Amino acid sequence: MSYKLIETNLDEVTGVASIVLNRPEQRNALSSELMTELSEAIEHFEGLPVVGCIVISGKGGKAFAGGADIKEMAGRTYSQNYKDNFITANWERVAQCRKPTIAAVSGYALGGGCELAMMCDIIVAGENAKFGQPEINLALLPGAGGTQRLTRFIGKSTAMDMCLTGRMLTAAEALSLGLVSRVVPTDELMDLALDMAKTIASKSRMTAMMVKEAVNTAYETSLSQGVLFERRAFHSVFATGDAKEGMTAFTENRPPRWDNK
Ligand code: DAK
Repeated sequence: MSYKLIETNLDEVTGVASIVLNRPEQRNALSSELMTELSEAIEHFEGLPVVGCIVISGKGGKAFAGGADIKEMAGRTYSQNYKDNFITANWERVAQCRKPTIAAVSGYALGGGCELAMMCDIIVAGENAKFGQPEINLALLPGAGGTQRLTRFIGKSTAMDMCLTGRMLTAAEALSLGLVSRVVPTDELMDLALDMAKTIASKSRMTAMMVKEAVNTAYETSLSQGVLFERRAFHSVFATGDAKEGMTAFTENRPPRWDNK
């Protein structure tokens, strides 16, 4: 598949797919066209059995994404937003991806850029990363889950601080607050992200998908319901060939061979 505003790559040996937001001169601003291409790429990679993990990053190093495309949004009206189902139509696909996703953030992840990163399962960052929800400076508010995901991930006070003042978090702050899982020198970021993706893609595909579903359930339900969901998933994984293979390989002291069945 060929795209204008993103670049994609698939390593069939490791099972790692990568998607690069490619509007560096506009700080990878998330236009509708870009988000449609991103959704199509996610759909494509999700459907390929060989893919075990997807990495999303931004071209140019200065920004993961500077946010929704303000120049494009400026002319939008309420009725257009409502009729086109703006945001829901082509932004939520990333959050709905069933395969594990990693956002590799170098530079700014602002507004919709921060929201896009939070739609991924893991965020890793270069030391130059800056996270923010500065929509308030435009008299807008986050529209792609920012007030909701950020609050769940880092807590009310810091989320309020960011959304009300527009202040940005450094990579170190984001790490200490648990928004990102790892921070490395910026020039090592892509190696780290691809390496993590390779590790995830080397696991049983089905089990990795179930783990993702189970962890995400923690954000959607009560503790007891979440634990019950986890318990049922744990019970059902015993029906897969991979779980049998994993335990057999351990007892036979050999590496497992997954067949994703
Ligand atoms: N949109 C459009 N263009 C952008 C952009 C953006 N978000 N961010 C950067 N650019 C463009 C700049 O306009 C500039 O274009 P030219 O003038 O060269 O044509 C080019 O990228 C380079 O920008 P700078 O010269 O400013 O570059 P710097 O490295 O100095 O600064 C920056 C990078 C990202 C810190 C700065 O550009 C900046 O502050 N950008 C705006 C950040 C921002 O406010 N982001 C939030 C966007 S609002 C909703 C759904 C969703 C949303 C809202 C509502 N509903 C459902 C209603 C989400 C909203 C947002 O994300």
